[in-house]
Amino acid sequence: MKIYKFLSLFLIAFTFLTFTSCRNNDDEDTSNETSGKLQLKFENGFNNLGDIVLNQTTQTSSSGQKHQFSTLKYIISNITLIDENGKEFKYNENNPDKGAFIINQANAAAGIVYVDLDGVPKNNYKKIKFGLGISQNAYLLGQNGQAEFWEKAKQESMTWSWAAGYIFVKLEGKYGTSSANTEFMNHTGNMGNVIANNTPDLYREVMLDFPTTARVSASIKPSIHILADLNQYLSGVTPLSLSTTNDMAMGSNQHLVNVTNNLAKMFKVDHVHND
Ligand SMILES: [Cu+2]
Repeated sequence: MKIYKFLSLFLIAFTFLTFTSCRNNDDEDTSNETSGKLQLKFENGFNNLGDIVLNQTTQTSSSGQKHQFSTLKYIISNITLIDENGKEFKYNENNPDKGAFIINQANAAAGIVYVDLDGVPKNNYKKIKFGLGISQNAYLLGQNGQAEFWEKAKQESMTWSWAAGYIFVKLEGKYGTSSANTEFMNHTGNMGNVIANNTPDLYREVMLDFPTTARVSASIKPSIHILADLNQYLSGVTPLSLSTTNDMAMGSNQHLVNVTNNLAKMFKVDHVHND
């Protein structure tokens, strides 16, 4: 009996200590002097050539198929910055209203789609992690838990019904052998609650190294210039060909699982601006 008494006293003391130390950390983090801003620049291209022009830039896949996009959009969320000691700063984790963004090539300015983050702790960051799509944890908060982002995604045509959820990646355009003249649409996304519906989870986490350190401070707002190589779509880990069996695919069938796994490998940080 004595040992239980001792253990419970120990637990109470431990809880109290953890609680007070958490509060100290919070006080530090919310101070204005220790936070700054950071910008993500998404540049969608083919191989190392950026700035895809919708309805124009044509790529030939590894299996020889010509293709071009009329629509190129995807959702990113759960952005995490990792500092030189491996410590993570999670930017509005599983909170789509504040932490999810739609990258839409139609909104690109000189080939770049911008995402601005503020309230980022002053620090030297070496890596970034983000999700392609919306995590199950976020989706399962329900529609009221993400009313703002759901509405935004709806306006951008990145949703199905609430029961099915978000479209994670929306690729539309034309493909063909000698020229790109046949229409296709590939819309990836989860079918709602993937455990309840026994369907694949297409949410993917992407981790990228920075070639140089991003130094966030009150006076420096670094930009992380990310290249997305859309050539991975058909010429990635699993080479894919579009055909009448998959050129109008929506949801999370095997073709779209392959598309997702290919696209999850398309990102790299090309360079970091510290200014
Ligand atoms: Cu740049």
